Amino acid sequence: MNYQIQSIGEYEEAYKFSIENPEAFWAEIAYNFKWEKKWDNVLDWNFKEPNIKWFEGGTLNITENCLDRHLEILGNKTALIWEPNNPDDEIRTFTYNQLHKEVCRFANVLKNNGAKKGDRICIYMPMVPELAIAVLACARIGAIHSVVFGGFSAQSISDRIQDAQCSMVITADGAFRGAKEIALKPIMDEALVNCPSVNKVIVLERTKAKINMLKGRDVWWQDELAKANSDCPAEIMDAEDMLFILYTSGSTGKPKGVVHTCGGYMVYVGYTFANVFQYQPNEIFFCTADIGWVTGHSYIIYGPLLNGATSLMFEGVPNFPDAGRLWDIVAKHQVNILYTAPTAIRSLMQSGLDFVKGKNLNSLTKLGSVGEPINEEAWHWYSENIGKNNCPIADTWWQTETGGILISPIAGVTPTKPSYAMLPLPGIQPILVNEKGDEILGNNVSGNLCIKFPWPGMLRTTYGDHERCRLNYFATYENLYFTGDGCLRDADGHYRITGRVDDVLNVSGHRIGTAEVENAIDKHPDVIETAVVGYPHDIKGQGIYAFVICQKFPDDEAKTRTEILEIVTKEIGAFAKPDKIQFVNGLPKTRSGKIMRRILRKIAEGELENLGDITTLLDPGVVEDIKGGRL
Ligand code: 7RM
Repeated sequence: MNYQIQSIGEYEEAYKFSIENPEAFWAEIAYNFKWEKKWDNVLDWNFKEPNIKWFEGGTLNITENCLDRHLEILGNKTALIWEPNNPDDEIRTFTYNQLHKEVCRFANVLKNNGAKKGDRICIYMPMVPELAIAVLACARIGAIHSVVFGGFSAQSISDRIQDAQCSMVITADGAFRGAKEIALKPIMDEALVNCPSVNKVIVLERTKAKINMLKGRDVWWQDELAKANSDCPAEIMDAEDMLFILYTSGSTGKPKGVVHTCGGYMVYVGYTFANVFQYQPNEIFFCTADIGWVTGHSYIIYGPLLNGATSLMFEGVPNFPDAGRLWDIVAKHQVNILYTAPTAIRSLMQSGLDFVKGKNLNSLTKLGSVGEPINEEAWHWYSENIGKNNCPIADTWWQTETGGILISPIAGVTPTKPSYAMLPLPGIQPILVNEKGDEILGNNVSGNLCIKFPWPGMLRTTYGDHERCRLNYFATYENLYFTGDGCLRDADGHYRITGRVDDVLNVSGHRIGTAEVENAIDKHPDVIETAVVGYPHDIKGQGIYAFVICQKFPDDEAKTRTEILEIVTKEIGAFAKPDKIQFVNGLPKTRSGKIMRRILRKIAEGELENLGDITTLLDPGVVEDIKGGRL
């Protein structure tokens, strides 16, 4: 690859060039990839509709770039290392040759089962190599993958499958996560009751749990593989054909299917992986995310493979069998680059240094952080105890919608500062705006973070509802992409992301809309109305605080609480369970009936003194009542 920035001077030069001549800048990067046919037009855009087209006229297949392209020189290099949940089980590795073969073979399984270009395929799997293979096999044949995180409930899966009208599902009997064994197929069976669009389910055997196989619909992965050969030419895709859909939460109750396209996403994740992590040949890259989230898509699968890197994929969780697991993995596989989330760092920090002691972390050269703001204490702990003051930390800010990293240090090249994502990558034009949408110029300022020029990895639409995409991201401020994040720019022009300014929570790096949780709680027969807010949580970053009005104040609060938690688990997934549920007699509402969340947030935070102006409330009395019952 020929697009790695290696000095601060090169960064400044590249940044300047990318602003003055964005099309030439991106074309130069795009030339590093394998195109079946080069593009006619680098960029065509407006943020009004929005209509964003990168590399129009170009054709490619991303798996040829991830796999075939490397075979001649890197064929015997390890592409994927898999570390199982149980540290005593065998690891699995795949060279580029082997991964290519497996992807092609499974791509033929998809075809043999009726999948074709443009079909949507839902993937609901544990973190095993077959998940990466399934994703790449979809891309190989031009089917659009929609990966659903293994922690989502039957209801959530069902909603996502229906929204995308998936014709096929790829799943497994179950999953091992820490000490738990999770049933996946029974959850999928429940989800599929309301999904008539699905006519084939391919099931991988992982846990050997007893499951039902529906005749004519369900087939075993292993049986199908035996019938398929491993010769599968890549489907030629237009640059703007859809590559995948990934559902993410917003401020409404219904998650949006963020759409990424083949050419731009490929160029953007390839470019950002190489630069941010300064990947060197033979380094081992370990991203601890789940492939069910965008971080796993971009930086376990596509980014590393596009660069011929070795990517380590971990099936389990950081605290199993104990809080030293990540450090054991680093030592065992001689990991060079570790990319994890602040919530994991904070939780391992709390477990104490005994779990780090004696672990050989000398292989580490660079560290990364993603998913939520990293507090200074966690940043320093990570830098000192894991990086041994010898590894730059890339605090990478980005979103499902951005496809890849937008604001981040370039490890070892551009400066770092605790809790700062620092500077935009070349090609990215962030601006801060005030409530009215006026640009806030100068330094030492804060405002809402927007991006004023397109980049190849940005979302193109939300599946099946383009208007929703416009309203959500492009209508708040004219001609700007609005991120939903608040941000400050310090005296040196460095960016610090301060958190969401909309009704989206970030709990342990998982994005959840307050409205989603409210809708779930409202399904309880006794519940009349709910307001959910976030509050600072030592480990999770944010905790979930629910204020709930019942028909009559519950006689047995504990019982109703348990029932509510069960409903949230059933409607969304266990990760969305509120940490606190307070039963109240009323909610602070304006005369027009709008819940004043600002007040509830302050109460949840424990800031009971400065609630601001409450005179506009319909019934200011409820505030005292809620304060009194605070948990
Ligand atoms: C990659 C990912 C996106 C939201 C985003 C922010 C928050 C992510 C950082 C961060 C501060 C960071 N995609 N966020 N990274 N906040 N510093 N380095 O997380 O779609 O799931 O979430 O996460 O609020 O808008 S996501």
